[in-house]
Amino acid sequence: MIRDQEMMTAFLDTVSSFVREDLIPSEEAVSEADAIPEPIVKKMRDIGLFGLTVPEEFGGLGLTMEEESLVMIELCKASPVFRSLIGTTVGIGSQGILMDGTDEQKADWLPRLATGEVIASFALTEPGSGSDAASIRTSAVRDGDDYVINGTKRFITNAPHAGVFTLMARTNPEDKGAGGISAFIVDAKTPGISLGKNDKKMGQRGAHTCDVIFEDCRVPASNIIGLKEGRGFKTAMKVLDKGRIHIGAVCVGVAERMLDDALNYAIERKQFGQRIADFQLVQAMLADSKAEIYAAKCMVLDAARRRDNGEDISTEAACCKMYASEMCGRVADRAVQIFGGAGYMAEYGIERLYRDVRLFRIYEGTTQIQQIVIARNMVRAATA
Ligand code: COS
Repeated sequence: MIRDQEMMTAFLDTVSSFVREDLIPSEEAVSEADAIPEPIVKKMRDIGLFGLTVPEEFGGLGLTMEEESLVMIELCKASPVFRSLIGTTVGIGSQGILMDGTDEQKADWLPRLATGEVIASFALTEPGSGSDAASIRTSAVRDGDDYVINGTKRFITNAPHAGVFTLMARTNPEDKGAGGISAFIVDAKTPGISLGKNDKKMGQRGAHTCDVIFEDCRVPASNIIGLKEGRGFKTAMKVLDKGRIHIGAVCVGVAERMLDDALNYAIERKQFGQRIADFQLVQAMLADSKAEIYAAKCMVLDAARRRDNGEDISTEAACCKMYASEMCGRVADRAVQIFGGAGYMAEYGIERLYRDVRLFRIYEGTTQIQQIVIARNMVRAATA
């Protein structure tokens, strides 16, 4: 749903100029330094990128899912590292509070998230619990008016920058599955929290992940999202459902960028006395990429509109994440192929994007997890 087409077009133009004038020119430096320069972060705040999904009453832009998807497609024509910095605050780090938090919890945190003053992180994954999210072992034991939290969270995006964590921990040790898990809002300054070293990753240099270690960390009971124990897994799943459409849009944006780069290169580059863009085997790679990006974009926008209409989009979101991330991997591979030897060289930039996008098929639920979600939902619906 697009609430005001004129405003949306103006906002997309702003993002597009930011991408062209600030982000793309600084991509390589960001990768080299493994950090996004402060002036760019400030501009992200000024444009309102941290507050895209926070409702207007809390100081954000309150974008619908369709609007958010269009912004992500535009933003991700620059290195996905920039999106990563806002991604957890716009998405998985804040949405639990927004979806299931009490009015007080929302009023407490959302205004600060909207301005980018505070960055939110989503702490679900653990050393022993990745795809099997219901098996987490981080414990939260009630003690008076507090819970005492112990455990380690792994690969937590933006943890080094986070002011707040949406943390999933087991409040009921008797229940080893989903029902024993609660979601907490944890101020990152709480004593008992420490961070591991920044992870060395295949790509996405400039985006940071690390372990978050909780040792006898006391969190007030009033910080349980929605003030109800045992609902954390469902909160996490709802958050991930939305996040999977968001990531689908991210994949479309980066794929469009890579295809643009490959097309421009194919037009410039001459071999056998002619532009390689005129060779049919190169054209096949361009055409397949174009069609697949178009398909993914249609899927993402359709799922987004359905979510905006209040439909249950668990299946569609998983389809988007699966198809768009796999599509993005194929487009990256073809783009490197079109660049040929230059595609393997760091100075052309396409090899960096090739490494960056490999993550899309893994995080926020692997392709195999999306297949499980889709097929299970199909079987459930057919046998209901
Ligand atoms: N929305 C709301 N509730 C949901 C839900 C959703 N999308 N998906 C599951 N639930 C509920 C179920 O209805 C069930 O509730 P009841 O016990 O009341 O029936 C409960 O949650 C447990 O669901 P289920 O039995 O399906 O859980 P499983 O342990 O089988 O796990 C998968 C389900 C595999 C889908 C889940 O663990 C998953 O998504 N894993 C990937 C995690 C991930 O994406 N990690 C990335 C890192 S975080 S960025």
